Amino acid sequence: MNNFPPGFAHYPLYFDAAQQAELIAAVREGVKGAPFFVPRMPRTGTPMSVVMSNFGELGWVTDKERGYRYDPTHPVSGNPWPAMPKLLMDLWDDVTGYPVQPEACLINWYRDGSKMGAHIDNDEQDAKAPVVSISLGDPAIFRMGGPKRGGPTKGLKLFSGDVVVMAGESRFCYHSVSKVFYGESALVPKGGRINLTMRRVRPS
Ligand code: MD3
Ligand code: FE
Repeated sequence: MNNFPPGFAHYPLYFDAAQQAELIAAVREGVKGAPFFVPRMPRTGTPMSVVMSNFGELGWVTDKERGYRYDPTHPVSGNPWPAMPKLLMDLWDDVTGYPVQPEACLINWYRDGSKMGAHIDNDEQDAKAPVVSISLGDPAIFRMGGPKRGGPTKGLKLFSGDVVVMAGESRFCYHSVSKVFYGESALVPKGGRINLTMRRVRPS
């Protein structure tokens, strides 16, 4: 049934329609003060196809000069990131049982044609903490590989309201978003898919 790596868990429709709407409202409120920015690859400066913002004490950012990092402030405004919504803090406690709170929630907005190439998330110092992902809006194909690039991958279609937890071995496996079914959901006001990923960054 589930031959994803150990530590991977999928909760279909964890959030109902009302909760999904509440999360979208929180994102809309958050991005008033912390607008979506265009992340750029280290060294080359190539823009990624998603745009990003964050909630929490720390936000994941990337630019040509300084590369991937966590920063307590927005790259353009210099303001602190908006607080993590309570619904997300409660989700973390419920699905991870991890003894310390998450510090960062990355907001990825996928519009028409946006994808995310295969990568491993390796900018967090707390290697034992799981990552929790929430999908909102258009469905997408998420692909999970192993610890080495180029091995076999397994696909999973993620729908609005789904939650995925990556703990244990799955935390350091390659993963990507290969396709978004743009226009299938009306949840996101300007269209597309919003993915939220919660992380513990500093050692605990
Ligand atoms: C597996 N985001 O932001 S979420 C990312 O849908 C990222 O936007 C994708 O990969 C998205 O880094 C996938 C699911 C996810 C997130 C983090 C992981 C899967 C993961 C970390 C380790 C292993
Ligand atoms: Fe990732």
